[in-house]
Amino acid sequence: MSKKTSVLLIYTGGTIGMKQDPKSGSLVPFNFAHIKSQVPELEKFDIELASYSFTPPIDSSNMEPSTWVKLAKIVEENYSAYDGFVILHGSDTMAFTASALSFMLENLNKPVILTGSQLPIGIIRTDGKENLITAIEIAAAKEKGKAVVPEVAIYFETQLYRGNRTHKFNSEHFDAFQSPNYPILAEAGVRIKYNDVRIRKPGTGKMKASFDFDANIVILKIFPGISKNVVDAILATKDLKAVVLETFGSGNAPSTAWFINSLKEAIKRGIIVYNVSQCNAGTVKQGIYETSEGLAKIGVVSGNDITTEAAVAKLMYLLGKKLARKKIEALLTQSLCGELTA
Ligand code: ASN
Repeated sequence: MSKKTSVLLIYTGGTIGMKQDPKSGSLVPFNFAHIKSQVPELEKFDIELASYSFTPPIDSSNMEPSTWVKLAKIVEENYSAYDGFVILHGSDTMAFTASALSFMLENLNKPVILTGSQLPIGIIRTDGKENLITAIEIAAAKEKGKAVVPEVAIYFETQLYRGNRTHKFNSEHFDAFQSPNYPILAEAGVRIKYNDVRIRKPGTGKMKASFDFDANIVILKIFPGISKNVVDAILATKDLKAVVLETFGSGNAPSTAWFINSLKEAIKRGIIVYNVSQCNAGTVKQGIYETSEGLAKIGVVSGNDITTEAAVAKLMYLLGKKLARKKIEALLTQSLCGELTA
């Protein structure tokens, strides 16, 4: 007799795990060990479900690289025991966690599906039930004995996205995420339709988790009128190793001499500058306009169509590996796990 497919639910916190306190009316986390009483539909699955819960559960705004490490360790320790993993997570920073996990879980060949909700699971109109149930189904899905989605993905409101391509764009709608530069991996209607050609091929070697992050980075979002004082103060941050430079359009920034010189001087001091667009969709192309030509000349690295969330996680991950700066800069322009179009 073949063994039942098994999925480990990892509950970190966020809106999905809340219910309304009948007395005060405020939202409080419920005991995740009782998830089946909140979602009795889970009993009907022909899937073996086990759960692990963070105590206390955390709002995703309190996620840090150390929490990403904790998550990756749980996946690594349970990797051989389960066919797939579902991580219940607050939606606010889910795109960052999904990006970080995609880099950390090298050679992944099982699904790691993050999901959450906009309304608590203990509320009648919740979007959490459908998100949870379908995420479990995706984490358990196999074809000829192999996982259908062997990558880190986010399932939210009928769509499955590559985790490191996502961005939370709406704090109100159930449809809260988008993946502007990469097609969806699946859509759940009456059936779950998988976009097989867009899903990553499974890793071939042994899955290996990597746990080192270096968070000495900053996001510098430029705006018309940004002053030299501000730019120089940010670039003078103690121990700063890299900057995600959020530029206009296809990677453009002021061509004023002071701005270019400030960046040039930071790059000379060894700081990596990674050009990521403020636009949701499209790609950075340094050199198309005069306003980005200067950036290319002084050694700013193009992030192509990477999201800010993935750029942050990728920089912390590569800096954590303590590679030579030239090596990091080369890897920043390449796709490590589908996070950008090279
Ligand atoms: N503040 C919540 C969180 O990210 C938001 C949510 O889950 N919808 O933890």
